[in-house]
Amino acid sequence: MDKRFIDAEFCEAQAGLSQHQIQQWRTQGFTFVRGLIPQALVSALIDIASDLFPSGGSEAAEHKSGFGSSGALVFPSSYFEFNEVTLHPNLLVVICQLLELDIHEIRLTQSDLWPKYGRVATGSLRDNSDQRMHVDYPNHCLTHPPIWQQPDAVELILYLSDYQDCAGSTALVPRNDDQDPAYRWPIIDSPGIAGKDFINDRSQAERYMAGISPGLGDWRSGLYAREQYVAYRPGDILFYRHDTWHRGTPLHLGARRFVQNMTFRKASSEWIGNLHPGWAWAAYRQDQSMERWIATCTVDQRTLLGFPQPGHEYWNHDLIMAVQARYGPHGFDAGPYLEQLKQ
Ligand SMILES: O=C(O)CCC(=O)C(=O)O
Ligand SMILES: [Fe+2]
Repeated sequence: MDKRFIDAEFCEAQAGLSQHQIQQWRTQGFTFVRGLIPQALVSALIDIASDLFPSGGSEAAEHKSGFGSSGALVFPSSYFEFNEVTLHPNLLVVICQLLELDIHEIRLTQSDLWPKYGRVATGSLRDNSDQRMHVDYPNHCLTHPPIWQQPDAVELILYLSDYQDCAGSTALVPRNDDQDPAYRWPIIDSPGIAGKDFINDRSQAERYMAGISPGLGDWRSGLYAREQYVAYRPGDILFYRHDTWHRGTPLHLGARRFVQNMTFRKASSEWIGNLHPGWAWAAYRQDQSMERWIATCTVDQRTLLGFPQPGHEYWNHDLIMAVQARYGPHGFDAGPYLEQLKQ
Protein backbone atom coordinates (compact mmCIF):
# COMPACT_ATOMS: atom_id res chain seq x y z
CA MET A 1 0.00 0.00 0.00
CA ASP A 2 1.19 3.55 -0.76
CA LYS A 3 2.37 5.61 2.16
CA ARG A 4 0.09 8.42 3.24
CA PHE A 5 2.05 11.61 3.76
CA ILE A 6 0.94 14.61 5.76
CA ASP A 7 2.28 18.11 5.24
CA ALA A 8 3.11 20.53 7.99
CA GLU A 9 0.65 23.39 8.46
CA PHE A 10 1.94 26.91 8.95
CA CYS A 11 1.42 28.67 12.26
CA GLU A 12 1.78 32.31 13.27
CA ALA A 13 5.13 32.04 15.04
CA GLN A 14 4.64 34.28 18.09
CA ALA A 15 0.91 33.61 18.39
CA GLY A 16 1.48 29.86 18.64
CA LEU A 17 -0.89 27.27 17.23
CA SER A 18 -4.28 27.90 15.67
CA GLN A 19 -7.36 26.50 17.40
CA HIS A 20 -7.49 23.88 14.67
CA GLN A 21 -3.94 22.74 15.42
CA ILE A 22 -4.59 22.63 19.16
CA GLN A 23 -7.71 20.56 18.51
CA GLN A 24 -5.74 18.18 16.31
CA TRP A 25 -3.26 17.51 19.10
CA ARG A 26 -6.08 17.02 21.62
CA THR A 27 -8.18 14.71 19.48
CA GLN A 28 -5.93 12.82 17.05
CA GLY A 29 -2.84 12.89 19.27
CA PHE A 30 -0.53 15.02 17.16
CA THR A 31 -0.22 18.15 15.06
CA PHE A 32 2.49 18.90 12.51
CA VAL A 33 3.60 22.52 12.32
CA ARG A 34 5.80 24.78 10.18
CA GLY A 35 7.21 28.23 10.92
CA LEU A 36 7.50 28.23 14.70
CA ILE A 37 11.27 28.54 15.21
CA PRO A 38 13.10 31.27 13.25
CA GLN A 39 14.86 29.75 10.25
CA ALA A 40 18.20 31.41 11.10
CA LEU A 41 18.28 29.60 14.43
CA VAL A 42 17.33 26.32 12.75
CA SER A 43 20.19 26.77 10.27
CA ALA A 44 22.67 27.54 13.05
CA LEU A 45 21.65 24.36 14.82
CA ILE A 46 22.02 22.30 11.65
CA ASP A 47 25.56 23.67 11.26
CA ILE A 48 26.44 22.71 14.83
CA ALA A 49 25.05 19.20 14.41
CA SER A 50 26.75 18.75 11.04
CA ASP A 51 30.13 19.55 12.59
CA LEU A 52 29.55 17.34 15.60
CA PHE A 53 28.29 14.08 14.11
CA PRO A 54 29.81 11.80 11.44
CA SER A 55 28.46 12.22 7.94
CA GLY A 56 26.09 9.69 6.45
CA GLY A 57 27.67 6.61 4.93
CA SER A 58 31.01 7.20 6.70
CA GLU A 59 32.89 4.54 8.64
CA ALA A 60 32.17 6.37 11.91
CA ALA A 61 28.45 6.51 11.13
CA GLU A 62 28.36 2.73 10.90
CA HIS A 63 29.19 2.53 14.59
CA LYS A 64 26.46 4.92 15.72
CA SER A 65 23.20 3.17 16.39
CA GLY A 66 20.04 3.55 18.38
CA PHE A 67 18.36 6.58 19.75
CA GLY A 68 19.70 9.83 21.18
CA SER A 69 23.01 11.66 21.06
CA SER A 70 24.51 9.83 24.08
CA GLY A 71 25.04 13.20 25.71
CA ALA A 72 26.75 14.95 22.78
CA LEU A 73 23.96 17.47 22.27
CA VAL A 74 21.61 17.58 25.24
CA PHE A 75 20.25 20.36 27.41
CA PRO A 76 21.94 22.39 28.82
CA SER A 77 24.53 22.57 26.08
CA SER A 78 27.63 24.67 25.65
CA TYR A 79 26.05 25.61 22.30
CA PHE A 80 23.72 28.47 23.16
CA GLU A 81 21.73 28.00 19.93
CA PHE A 82 20.76 24.55 21.14
CA ASN A 83 19.49 25.96 24.44
CA GLU A 84 17.74 28.81 22.63
CA VAL A 85 15.82 26.40 20.45
CA THR A 86 14.97 24.15 23.40
CA LEU A 87 13.38 26.97 25.35
CA HIS A 88 12.41 29.25 22.49
CA PRO A 89 9.62 31.67 23.50
CA ASN A 90 7.50 30.62 20.47
CA LEU A 91 7.77 27.02 21.57
CA LEU A 92 6.86 27.83 25.14
CA VAL A 93 3.69 29.58 23.98
CA VAL A 94 2.63 26.36 22.28
CA ILE A 95 3.39 24.15 25.28
CA CYS A 96 1.25 26.43 27.46
CA GLN A 97 -1.54 26.26 24.88
CA LEU A 98 -1.47 22.47 24.68
CA LEU A 99 -1.28 21.81 28.41
CA GLU A 100 -3.55 24.78 29.24
CA LEU A 101 -1.10 25.92 31.90
CA ASP A 102 1.02 28.93 32.80
CA ILE A 103 4.74 28.72 32.22
CA HIS A 104 5.57 28.22 35.91
CA GLU A 105 3.43 25.08 35.91
CA ILE A 106 5.58 23.38 33.23
CA ARG A 107 8.99 21.64 33.31
CA LEU A 108 11.44 20.53 30.64
CA THR A 109 12.43 16.85 30.88
CA GLN A 110 14.09 16.11 27.54
CA SER A 111 16.06 17.89 24.87
CA ASP A 112 18.35 15.71 22.78
CA LEU A 113 19.56 16.24 19.22
CA TRP A 114 20.68 13.08 17.43
CA PRO A 115 21.52 11.69 14.01
CA LYS A 116 19.77 8.72 12.48
CA TYR A 117 21.66 7.00 9.69
CA GLY A 118 20.38 5.06 6.71
CA ARG A 119 22.10 1.69 6.48
CA VAL A 120 21.47 -1.99 6.02
CA ALA A 121 19.51 -3.44 8.95
CA THR A 122 21.72 -5.35 11.38
CA GLY A 123 19.25 -8.10 12.15
CA SER A 124 19.47 -7.21 15.83
CA LEU A 125 16.28 -7.23 17.90
CA ARG A 126 17.19 -3.69 18.95
CA ASP A 127 17.81 -2.36 15.44
CA ASN A 128 16.41 1.18 15.36
CA SER A 129 15.97 1.55 11.61
CA ASP A 130 12.44 0.23 11.07
CA GLN A 131 10.92 0.62 14.51
CA ARG A 132 7.99 -1.33 15.92
CA MET A 133 4.83 0.70 16.44
CA HIS A 134 4.97 2.02 19.99
CA VAL A 135 4.01 4.67 22.48
CA ASP A 136 6.72 6.55 24.35
CA TYR A 137 5.33 6.60 27.89
CA PRO A 138 7.25 3.60 29.31
CA ASN A 139 10.62 5.35 29.41
CA HIS A 140 9.20 8.74 30.37
CA CYS A 141 6.59 7.82 32.92
CA LEU A 142 6.69 5.64 36.06
CA THR A 143 2.97 4.93 35.90
CA HIS A 144 0.64 5.11 32.88
CA PRO A 145 -0.62 8.11 30.90
CA PRO A 146 -3.74 9.69 32.37
CA ILE A 147 -7.07 9.49 30.56
CA TRP A 148 -6.89 10.86 27.02
CA GLN A 149 -8.62 14.14 27.86
CA GLN A 150 -6.05 15.05 30.56
CA PRO A 151 -2.58 14.73 29.01
CA ASP A 152 0.23 15.73 31.36
CA ALA A 153 3.06 16.05 28.84
CA VAL A 154 3.86 17.28 25.34
CA GLU A 155 6.49 15.50 23.27
CA LEU A 156 7.87 16.98 20.13
CA ILE A 157 10.27 16.28 17.31
CA LEU A 158 11.99 19.19 15.63
CA TYR A 159 13.22 18.05 12.22
CA LEU A 160 16.52 19.45 10.96
CA SER A 161 16.64 17.54 7.68
CA ASP A 162 14.41 17.06 4.65
CA TYR A 163 12.38 13.90 4.08
CA GLN A 164 13.03 14.17 0.35
CA ASP A 165 16.76 13.73 0.98
CA CYS A 166 16.53 11.20 3.78
CA ALA A 167 13.15 9.40 3.85
CA GLY A 168 12.85 8.21 7.50
CA SER A 169 9.56 9.98 8.22
CA THR A 170 8.00 9.41 11.61
CA ALA A 171 4.78 7.42 11.12
CA LEU A 172 1.74 8.01 13.34
CA VAL A 173 -1.71 6.58 13.90
CA PRO A 174 -4.28 9.37 14.28
CA ARG A 175 -6.85 8.69 16.98
CA ASN A 176 -10.40 8.80 15.61
CA ASP A 177 -12.56 9.13 18.72
CA ASP A 178 -13.10 7.71 22.21
CA GLN A 179 -14.19 4.38 20.70
CA ASP A 180 -11.13 4.02 18.46
CA PRO A 181 -9.93 0.40 18.95
CA ALA A 182 -6.33 1.44 18.23
CA TYR A 183 -6.44 3.54 21.39
CA ARG A 184 -7.89 0.94 23.75
CA TRP A 185 -6.98 1.02 27.43
CA PRO A 186 -4.77 0.19 29.25
CA ILE A 187 -1.96 0.85 26.80
CA ILE A 188 0.07 -2.34 27.15
CA ASP A 189 -0.09 -4.03 23.74
CA SER A 190 3.43 -3.19 22.70
CA PRO A 191 6.84 -4.88 23.05
CA GLY A 192 8.52 -4.11 26.35
CA ILE A 193 5.32 -3.46 28.28
CA ALA A 194 3.68 -5.70 30.89
CA GLY A 195 6.24 -8.48 30.63
CA LYS A 196 6.50 -8.64 26.86
CA ASP A 197 10.02 -8.75 25.41
CA PHE A 198 11.49 -5.48 24.27
CA ILE A 199 12.05 -5.79 20.53
CA ASN A 200 12.62 -2.60 18.54
CA ASP A 201 12.85 -3.98 15.00
CA ARG A 202 9.45 -4.02 13.36
CA SER A 203 9.38 -7.37 11.60
CA GLN A 204 10.85 -9.30 14.53
CA ALA A 205 8.59 -7.47 17.01
CA GLU A 206 5.45 -8.26 15.04
CA ARG A 207 6.36 -11.93 14.63
CA TYR A 208 6.75 -12.06 18.40
CA MET A 209 3.48 -10.21 19.08
CA ALA A 210 1.49 -12.43 16.70
CA GLY A 211 3.03 -15.42 18.49
CA ILE A 212 1.53 -14.25 21.78
CA SER A 213 -1.93 -14.36 20.20
CA PRO A 214 -3.25 -14.09 16.64
CA GLY A 215 -5.75 -11.48 17.85
CA LEU A 216 -2.89 -9.31 19.09
CA GLY A 217 -1.09 -9.74 15.78
CA ASP A 218 -4.20 -8.64 13.86
CA TRP A 219 -4.71 -5.68 16.11
CA ARG A 220 -1.10 -4.58 15.62
CA SER A 221 -1.45 -4.97 11.84
CA GLY A 222 -4.40 -2.60 12.08
CA LEU A 223 -2.09 0.07 13.51
CA TYR A 224 0.33 -0.17 10.58
CA ALA A 225 -2.54 -0.11 8.10
CA ARG A 226 -3.54 3.30 9.43
CA GLU A 227 -0.14 4.96 9.82
CA GLN A 228 0.57 8.35 8.25
CA TYR A 229 4.03 9.73 7.43
CA VAL A 230 5.19 13.28 8.15
CA ALA A 231 6.62 15.03 5.06
CA TYR A 232 9.15 16.92 7.15
CA ARG A 233 11.40 19.83 6.21
CA PRO A 234 14.04 21.58 8.33
CA GLY A 235 12.33 23.52 11.11
CA ASP A 236 9.06 21.54 11.06
CA ILE A 237 7.81 20.35 14.42
CA LEU A 238 5.68 17.33 15.24
CA PHE A 239 3.85 17.81 18.54
CA TYR A 240 2.62 14.49 19.93
CA ARG A 241 2.01 12.73 23.22
CA HIS A 242 3.15 9.86 25.42
CA ASP A 243 0.04 7.91 24.42
CA THR A 244 0.22 8.47 20.62
CA TRP A 245 1.01 5.38 18.50
CA HIS A 246 3.97 6.14 16.25
CA ARG A 247 7.34 4.83 15.07
CA GLY A 248 10.55 5.73 13.25
CA THR A 249 11.00 4.36 9.72
CA PRO A 250 14.11 3.55 7.63
CA LEU A 251 16.24 6.19 5.94
CA HIS A 252 17.74 6.02 2.46
CA LEU A 253 21.02 4.15 2.55
CA GLY A 254 23.86 6.52 3.41
CA ALA A 255 21.54 9.36 4.48
CA ARG A 256 21.80 11.25 7.78
CA ARG A 257 18.74 12.74 9.43
CA PHE A 258 18.94 15.16 12.38
CA VAL A 259 16.08 15.57 14.81
CA GLN A 260 15.78 17.14 18.22
CA ASN A 261 13.44 15.42 20.65
CA MET A 262 11.94 17.42 23.47
CA THR A 263 9.46 16.80 26.26
CA PHE A 264 7.64 19.20 28.55
CA ARG A 265 5.53 17.98 31.45
CA LYS A 266 3.20 19.43 34.02
CA ALA A 267 5.32 20.56 36.98
CA SER A 268 3.04 18.53 39.25
CA SER A 269 3.55 15.27 37.30
CA GLU A 270 6.62 14.07 39.13
CA TRP A 271 6.13 10.55 37.79
CA ILE A 272 7.50 11.79 34.47
CA GLY A 273 11.29 11.56 34.61
CA ASN A 274 14.18 13.40 33.02
CA LEU A 275 15.46 11.75 29.86
CA HIS A 276 18.36 14.08 29.38
CA PRO A 277 20.97 14.38 32.13
CA GLY A 278 19.68 17.87 32.94
CA TRP A 279 21.61 20.68 34.52
CA ALA A 280 23.09 18.92 37.54
CA TRP A 281 26.44 17.69 36.16
CA ALA A 282 26.57 20.55 33.69
CA ALA A 283 27.22 22.77 36.70
CA TYR A 284 30.70 21.21 36.94
CA ARG A 285 31.70 22.07 33.40
CA GLN A 286 34.98 23.88 33.02
CA ASP A 287 33.45 26.48 30.70
CA GLN A 288 30.60 27.34 33.15
CA SER A 289 28.26 27.55 30.18
CA MET A 290 25.34 26.32 32.26
CA GLU A 291 25.80 29.10 34.81
CA ARG A 292 26.09 31.68 32.03
CA TRP A 293 22.94 30.36 30.43
CA ILE A 294 21.00 30.47 33.71
CA ALA A 295 22.24 34.01 34.35
CA THR A 296 21.28 35.41 30.98
CA CYS A 297 18.20 33.45 29.87
CA THR A 298 14.71 34.82 30.41
CA VAL A 299 12.78 34.41 33.65
CA ASP A 300 10.37 32.03 31.86
CA GLN A 301 13.18 29.88 30.50
CA ARG A 302 14.70 29.51 33.95
CA THR A 303 11.35 28.66 35.44
CA LEU A 304 11.00 25.74 33.01
CA LEU A 305 14.00 24.15 34.73
CA GLY A 306 12.50 24.47 38.19
CA PHE A 307 14.15 27.77 39.15
CA PRO A 308 11.50 29.37 41.43
CA GLN A 309 9.55 32.06 39.61
CA PRO A 310 9.30 35.68 40.84
CA GLY A 311 6.74 35.81 43.64
CA HIS A 312 7.34 32.16 44.66
CA GLU A 313 7.16 31.65 48.42
CA TYR A 314 10.73 30.32 48.32
CA TRP A 315 12.16 33.78 47.86
CA ASN A 316 13.14 36.28 50.54
CA HIS A 317 15.47 39.23 50.22
CA ASP A 318 18.56 37.44 51.58
CA LEU A 319 18.04 34.49 49.27
CA ILE A 320 17.66 36.65 46.20
CA MET A 321 20.90 38.39 47.16
CA ALA A 322 22.64 35.04 47.63
CA VAL A 323 21.52 33.88 44.18
CA GLN A 324 22.60 37.25 42.81
CA ALA A 325 26.02 36.65 44.38
CA ARG A 326 26.26 33.27 42.67
CA TYR A 327 25.10 34.31 39.20
CA GLY A 328 25.81 38.07 39.19
CA PRO A 329 29.31 37.65 37.73
CA HIS A 330 27.65 35.93 34.75
CA GLY A 331 25.16 38.77 34.21
CA PHE A 332 22.13 37.75 36.32
CA ASP A 333 19.46 40.41 36.86
CA ALA A 334 17.65 39.95 40.19
CA GLY A 335 15.21 42.77 39.35
CA PRO A 336 12.15 40.65 38.47
CA TYR A 337 12.57 38.61 41.67
CA LEU A 338 13.00 41.67 43.90
CA GLU A 339 10.02 43.45 42.35
CA GLN A 340 7.68 40.62 43.18
CA LEU A 341 9.07 39.76 46.57
CA LYS A 342 6.19 38.81 48.81
CA GLN A 343 5.87 41.24 51.74
O1 LIG B 1 12.93 8.66 14.75
C1 LIG B 1 11.72 8.86 14.67
O2 LIG B 1 11.18 9.38 13.69
C2 LIG B 1 10.86 8.46 15.84
C3 LIG B 1 11.67 7.83 16.94
C4 LIG B 1 10.84 7.30 18.05
O3 LIG B 1 9.65 7.33 18.02
C5 LIG B 1 11.49 6.75 19.24
O4 LIG B 1 12.68 6.40 19.20
O5 LIG B 1 10.81 6.63 20.28
FE1 LIG C 1 8.84 7.02 19.97
